[in-house]
Amino acid sequence: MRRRDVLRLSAAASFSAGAGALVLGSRGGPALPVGPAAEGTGPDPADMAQMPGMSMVPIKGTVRPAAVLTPFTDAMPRLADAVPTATTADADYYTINVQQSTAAIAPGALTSILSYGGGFIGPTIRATRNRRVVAKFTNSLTESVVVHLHGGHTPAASDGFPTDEIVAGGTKVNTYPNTQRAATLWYHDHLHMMEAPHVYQGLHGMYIIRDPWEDGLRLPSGRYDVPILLRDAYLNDDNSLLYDPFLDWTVVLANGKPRPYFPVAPRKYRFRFLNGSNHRAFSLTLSDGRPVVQIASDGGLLAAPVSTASIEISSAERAEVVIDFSGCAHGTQLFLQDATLGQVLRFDVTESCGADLSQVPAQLAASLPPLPAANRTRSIELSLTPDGNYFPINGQIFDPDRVDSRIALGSTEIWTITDVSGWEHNFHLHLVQFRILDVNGLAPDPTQRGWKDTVVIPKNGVVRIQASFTDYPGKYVYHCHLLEHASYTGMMATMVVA
Ligand SMILES: [Cu+2]
Repeated sequence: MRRRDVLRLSAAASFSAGAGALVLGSRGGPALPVGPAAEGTGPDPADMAQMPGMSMVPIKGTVRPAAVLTPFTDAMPRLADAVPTATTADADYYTINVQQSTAAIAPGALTSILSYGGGFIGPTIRATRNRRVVAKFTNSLTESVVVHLHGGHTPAASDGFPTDEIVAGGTKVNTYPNTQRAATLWYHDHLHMMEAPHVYQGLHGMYIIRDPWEDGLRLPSGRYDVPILLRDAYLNDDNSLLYDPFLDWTVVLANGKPRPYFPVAPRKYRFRFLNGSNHRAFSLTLSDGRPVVQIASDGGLLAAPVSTASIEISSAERAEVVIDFSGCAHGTQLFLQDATLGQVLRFDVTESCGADLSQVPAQLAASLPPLPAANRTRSIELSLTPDGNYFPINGQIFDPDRVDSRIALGSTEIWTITDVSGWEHNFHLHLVQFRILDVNGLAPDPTQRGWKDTVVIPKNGVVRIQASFTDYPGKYVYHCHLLEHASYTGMMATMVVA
């Protein structure tokens, strides 16, 4: 399955109210103007007719011309770390303000955004295994938000169920136990029917758990351990963000900058890639054709490093890789390139460094434990309604008040997830890190054999996963992580663990 071939969107009946813009849902629009803004070219009717649900939508208005951006103008910023407001023997405390802000995304005018803490990408929360993080979110917007820690093994009260709103002016304290292994997670908005525009406008940030085992491996660390949030966007010619899922968002951002450069030294680096796009999948390669060494997936380290020709990450997935620039002459330029969007990021080997004492050990994870025997199996079917407007899960579109799956606390289940909609989706479970048993009957790719929380379900394909539902009872969701599908086509369901 070639992921790059997919993902023009389908969309929901909620669009077909005829507004032309996607400010819809029951909660009013996002804070930014998101509709067609000025004269220009609209979506191609031929494209739209091919999208489920779109053939009956009148094309209204036009779109402001896209910004013309010169690549490699700015350096890729390093993400700022969140600073604790207090630290105790077993916990770190943070306060993060959810606010309107502006960001210097492209040269020229500032871009209006929604923000955790003021930046386009929220401050990176750095956690340590078995130390709690207590994060107080204050909502300074004029609309509700929900904060979800993606990939976290989190008590239900802090997980960010889509109706667990922080109302305008309100606050909420989420407690993250961090009992799981070292991993690259992220926090993002999850408000019922609004996560897509909210995340698009900037409500995303990274969350990194470390642990003593990983610290002992001597992987590249400190300055040479670089989190990178990759995502796409559509920028109008005045640098404003346009949220219109019917357009092809071709501005690719690395840590919030379009096609930046990043100076590196001739040594090994660890890069933590997160695909923070609403629905775009990346297939990333290096321009000199060399393989990259993937060391971790969503839930932490792989059992052993995997040499891979490309880094494949759908929306919300993470891939950590080590790239060794030690053989590169001073002045070398190496591009990270996507199969669809082309050049994404340019590494400039222009820095100097001392001896590189880091390594990539042949064994990474302490172990990937043998999977416990499953207590039960469950079938999940992803379909498309005949009118083309919704992607039901097991025949039902999302109702936050309904219970779709009842799961015994402490049990281990095998889920068989089958697409009959004829579209590729990706599937995310809250609460757990799971293992992929097989994809269309075949063993998963070696990069997909570690801990996962999000998995691509191929068009008309079948994926089996196994998960153990431990520690925390309560109500959680599982859903398609193509955010427009989750927000607008009902592609979400609930599970109660008890
Ligand atoms: Cu989907």
